[in-house]
Parts: sequence; structure tokens; C-alpha cells
Amino acid sequence: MAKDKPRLGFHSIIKNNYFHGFMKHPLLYIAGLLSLFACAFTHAQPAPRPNIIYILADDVGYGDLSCYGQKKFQTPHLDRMAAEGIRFTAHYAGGCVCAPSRFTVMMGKHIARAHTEGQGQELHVGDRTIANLLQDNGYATAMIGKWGLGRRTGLPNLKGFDFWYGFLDQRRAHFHYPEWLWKNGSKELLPDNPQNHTRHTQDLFTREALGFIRENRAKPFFLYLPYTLVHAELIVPGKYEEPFLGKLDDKPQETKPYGILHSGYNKPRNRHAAFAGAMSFLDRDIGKIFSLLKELAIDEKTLVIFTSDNGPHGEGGADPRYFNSSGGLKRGKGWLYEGGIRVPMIARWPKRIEANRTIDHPSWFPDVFPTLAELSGIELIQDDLDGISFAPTLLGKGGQQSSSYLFWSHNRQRALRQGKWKLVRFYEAFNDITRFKDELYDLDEDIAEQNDLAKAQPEQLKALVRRLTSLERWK
Ligand SMILES: [Ca+2]
Repeated sequence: MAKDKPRLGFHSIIKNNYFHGFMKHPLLYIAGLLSLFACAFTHAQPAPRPNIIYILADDVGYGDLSCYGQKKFQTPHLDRMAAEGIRFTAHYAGGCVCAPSRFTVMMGKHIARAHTEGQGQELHVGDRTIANLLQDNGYATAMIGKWGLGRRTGLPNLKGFDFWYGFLDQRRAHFHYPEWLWKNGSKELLPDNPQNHTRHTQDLFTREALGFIRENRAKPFFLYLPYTLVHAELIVPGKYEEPFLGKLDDKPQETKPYGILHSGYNKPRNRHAAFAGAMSFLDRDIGKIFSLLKELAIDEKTLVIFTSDNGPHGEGGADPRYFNSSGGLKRGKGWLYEGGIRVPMIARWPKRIEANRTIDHPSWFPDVFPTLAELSGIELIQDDLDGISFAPTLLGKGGQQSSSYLFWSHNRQRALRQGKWKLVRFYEAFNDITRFKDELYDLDEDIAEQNDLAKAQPEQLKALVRRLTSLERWK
């Protein structure tokens, strides 16, 4: 059953009030706002409250996991996670590049209402994240990895995270051997790391993630884990590449000496082996997380979700064509065809989520906020979100509602999915919505978006165009 989401205007009212009084009593004002939100926005229910680990990989394509069809390498821990949980085949990121996509997952709103499209923007003062909600309802919370949602009003500690570690900005996060990382607002120095490659961020993020889980095992926790693999720079420790050397049609490339940050990507010597190695590195750490959950006897209390923020990239030497990283979908990162936005998504929660299921329910990042709220027993009283909880699907219950539409926007592209139909629009110029080309696809018959039905299905096209036109008002 399709459901239109209400729009209450709550978000903008709060935002404007804040700026009015901020200069005089900022701390009091923030405290007041938080209590207002806590009272008006939610109502806590006693139980059950699972731990939640939301793992957001960077630029992992729909076809980059062996349980989603990858043939050139294996991802055994993710495959096992899928076998023990549920695998979504029609889950969408909120955008086709990093930051916009992440805004939608944190805020539960589509890309235009999350007031971002490009990179380098901030969460505003009044923006309420899923972490705010869980924190206010007794969860210990952590963000470990790449934040990318602000360095001032959008700092993770202002957006619901008790603990945060990693990169604040996107640009530095392209490099896996930085000379420092943020830890709760202080710099953790990693001297000589860029030169000597002593500490890969994947190891550091996992170290902190395992530490946070261990430390908070006795209380409900929310761990947001936006890893930076497998985004460029495509440099991983040799031991991960080694199993693939000579096996993936590599032609060794010239590489520069290491040691210069932010001067462009260094190429991996064996780019295919490096990519397969990076995926193996990521997969290994998924295994470490599950091992710890079992060791601490909290495996059955913990929901783990794995997904990716957008489609596969070709940056820094990556070769998505060779690996079929889009899994047969059209294009990849930066496009609103399926390859840019449809992503792998696996959820595992022993005894609550039935094992070994595959589901084609269309869902997307804005759904994550209400889903986690529902699974945590938090009732959203004033629901200003664009997402719809997919908790009924996870738990195998009936009554799953569907969004009446899914919507994406990126530069001069727009895309809209309604049921099986998808409209892709290309504007000819920025800031001119009068000149464009529309394409229409039937995703049930043509998931690869090869057969444009815009001319053959004028009525369907008209229906989607009507909706798209109404959504342009958010721009
Ligand atoms: Ca990304």
C-alpha cells in the first residue's frame, strides 16, 4: 500500500526560532530545544531495544559483494551475514554521491528536503538526526569513520553522538593513511603515517568500533560506522592484495613514491588486486564485528545493517567495468540511473530477522530513521520524515507500507520512482527547468534501463512528471 508522507513544517519553525535567540543564550537555548524535541517529537516505549550497528561502506557497488553476484573475488563474511539475515535487492541510497546520501540517512528526509545536493554542506542547528533520537532515548551512540556532514553546526557531538572518531570532511577521507584523525574534537596524531603507511584507517576505525562495542555491551548502543573503503585512494596493505596478484588480469602500473597527501591519488601498482584486496579488507572487519558480538554474548541483541552510500566509482585507478561493480545496472556513482543509487543492503538480527531471505521491497535511506525508531520502541509522534519504516519487512510481519515515490536529484539530473516506473530527467542547464529530456523505464521488465518508454507510455510519463514537478518546489 502506498503512503504519502505528511509535511508538518516543524523543522523550519525550529530552525528559525533558534537563530533568533542563539546569540544571547546559546547553551540554554540548545538545552531547551532538545527538551522540546524530546517531549514533542517522540514518546519512548519500554522495550525491546536492540543494539544497532549501521555500517555504511563508501562507493561499494550493487555488484561488489559475492552475495550480489560478484565473480572476481569473494566477500565471505558479508555473504554469511546475508545467509543469516535478509538481503534487499531494491534498496536505494538517498543520493548518487557521498555527502547528500549521508544527509538523507541521518535526517530521514529526501535529498531536497535534507537541504543538500552538493558536497561540503552542514547539518543545520535545528536538524535532528536518528542519533539525536536514539541518544535522547537512552542509547550510547558513536560515529566512527567518515562524517562529512559538517564541522561547525553539524559536528557529530551536536548531532547525537556521544563518541566520534575519524574524518570530518570528505576530502581528507579520500586518503587512507592520514597524519591525524579527529577523536571527540581533538586530533589523534599519526606521525609519519603518510610516508610510511603504518596505520590504515580501516584498521583504526575497526579498532575504535570494537572498543566502543565492548565498552557499551551492557547498554543499548547505536554505532554508526561509515567506513571509507572502497573509495579512492586505492592503496591497501600488501597482504590484502597478495592473494589476487597474477589472478585478475593486472598490468602493473608505474606508481609514485608514497608520502604526499592531498596532491592527487597515487595509483596502485596492481589496480585489480588492490580493489579486490580493499573489498577483502572491508569484509574481514565485518567478520571481526560479528566475532565480538558472539564473544560478548550480545549477538542476539544486536541488529547489524550493511549498505553503501552510492554506486561504484572509477576514481584512483578503480575499474568498475572489469569487476562489473554495478552488477549489471546502468552507470555508477554520480548518475541517477540504477547503478548510481541502487546499493546492496543486508540486515541481520538473529532470532528476530528470519535467516536467508531476499526481498525486493523498494526502500531507501530516508526509511532508515523511522525503521530504527520503530525497532527501538520509539514512537514518532510528529513525523516530519520522508521515509517509511521497513521494520515489518525485517521482522517478517504483514502490513509493510511503501513510499508512494522515491526521489533523487543531482546537478542537472532528477529521478523519480513510482512503483515499477522510473523517470530520469536531464535538464539542459542549471537553474532552468524549462528545457529537459525525459526518459521512462519499467524497472520490473528492464532493470538495466535500456528501453526508454517515454514515447510509448505517455500516460505513465505524465503521471511521473506531475509528481516530479511538485517536488521541484523543494529545490
Ligand atoms: Ca560515496
